[in-house]
Amino acid sequence: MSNKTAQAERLRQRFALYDTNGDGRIERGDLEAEARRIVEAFGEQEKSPKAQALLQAYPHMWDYMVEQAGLDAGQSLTVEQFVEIADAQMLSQGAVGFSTMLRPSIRAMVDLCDVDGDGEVDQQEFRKWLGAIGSDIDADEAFRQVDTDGSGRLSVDELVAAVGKYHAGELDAPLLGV
Ligand SMILES: [Ca+2]
Ligand SMILES: [Ca+2]
Ligand SMILES: [Ca+2]
Repeated sequence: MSNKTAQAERLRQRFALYDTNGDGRIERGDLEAEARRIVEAFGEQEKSPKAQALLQAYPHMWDYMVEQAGLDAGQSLTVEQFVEIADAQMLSQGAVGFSTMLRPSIRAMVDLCDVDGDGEVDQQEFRKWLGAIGSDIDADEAFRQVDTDGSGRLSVDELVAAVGKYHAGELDAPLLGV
C-alpha cells in the first residue's frame, strides 16, 4: 500500500469510529459523543475537570478542521470530504499546525490516564489509554515505538509526534480519533 493510500485508509477507519450516530456523515456531535464515550471508559465523572478538558478538546479539533477548510461548524462531512480536509491540513499546516490542533486532546488524555500524576504516561497507564479508545493493538510494541527517547514514559510531545507519524504511515498505533 502506498503511503498516500495508507493515510487515506487510516482516516477512513477513524471515520468509521467517529461516526457515532452511524448516519454516514461526520459532524461535531459525533466528536462530542466520542469524547463522552472515552471519559466513561476511563470511569471518570463527566463533571470532573479532567473529563471536561477532553469533552472540550475533542470538538475543538473538529472546529479547527472545518475552520481551516473554510466551512461552517454546523456542517457535516462525507468520508471523502473528511479525508480531503485532513490531508490538506496535514500538508499545508505541516507539523506545527497539526500539533497545535492535537495538543489539548493529547494533554487531556494524558491527565485522564496519569494515575501517578507525573504528567507522563507509563506502560501501565498507556494500557488504560488504549483500552479507553477501544484499541486492540499490541500495547507494549506501540509503547516502545512512541517512547522515542527510551525514558520508559511517554511525554505529551512524544504522543503528539506519534499521532503525526501515524498519519504519515510511520506508526501503526492510532492514539486519537484524527
Ligand atoms: Ca454522524
Ligand atoms: Ca504517569
Ligand atoms: Ca519518553
